[in-house]
Amino acid sequence: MFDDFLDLEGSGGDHLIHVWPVPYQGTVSFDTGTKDGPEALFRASYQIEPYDPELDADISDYCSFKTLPFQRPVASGPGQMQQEMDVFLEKFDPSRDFFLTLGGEHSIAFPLIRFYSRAYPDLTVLQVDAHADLRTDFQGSPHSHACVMSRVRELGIKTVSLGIRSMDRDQAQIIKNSPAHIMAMHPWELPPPAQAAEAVKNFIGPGPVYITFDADGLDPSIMPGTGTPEPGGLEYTWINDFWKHFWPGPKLVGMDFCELAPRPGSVLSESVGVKCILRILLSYFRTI
Ligand SMILES: [Mn+2]
Repeated sequence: MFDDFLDLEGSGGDHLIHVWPVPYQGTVSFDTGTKDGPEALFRASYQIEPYDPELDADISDYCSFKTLPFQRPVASGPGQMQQEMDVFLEKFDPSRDFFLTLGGEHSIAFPLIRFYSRAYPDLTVLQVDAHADLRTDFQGSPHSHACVMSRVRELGIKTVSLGIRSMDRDQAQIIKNSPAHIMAMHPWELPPPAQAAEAVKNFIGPGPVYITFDADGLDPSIMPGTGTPEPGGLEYTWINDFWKHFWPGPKLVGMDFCELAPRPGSVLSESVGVKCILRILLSYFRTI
């Protein structure tokens, strides 16, 4: 049943997307159900139109989707989980294979980022998130979801953070002290999407980009299904306009969508999630 994201398997687009469900929930702050995120996104995807009337483009004209088996979660912590993901990724080529990884908690992004950084030394990570995720360690683990961007920084990768609005003073200081390596756009200072897209492209330069999209970057009014909701988040139209203006632009090597924790009795969060994923893919693949 869950083997056909968007119900488009075998569609005719030239660009192959590996859809990789990773229902791992090990270090989330509350037991919220991010392990149910991938299944909810699959279910919602069957109800979403592949055609985007604003862009007048249909994802099935550009992409074909191949769903990989659900990655089995491990109980021994995010470090072990990341190692198992590394082993799986060995079969793939980071310079050719495009992964759409569906979390699970945010720690699942790191193996993908490391995978792509091997092929692309000038990679930038574009993070949509409420949280800076710049802790050195959290709950006894350096691999926790709350540390993922620290680990990315240690690889020497530049980062762009859209929507971040929750951090401690130390993390705010790291951002202030690293203007050449971290570009943060807080919700209270966002320019219009077209202007923001130009600024981000100037910061990134000619290199490629990987997108890690934490659902809680969006405002909880449209994305209630997260374990750590933070008010004052990104608006749906802002972020989707941003992608529209971001391309033509940097090469997109892969992306993940994580931290979705579906709410019983509502399909709002997962429907918004699928729409956000589709807008990114369509905005990029229609321009290359
Ligand atoms: Mn977050």
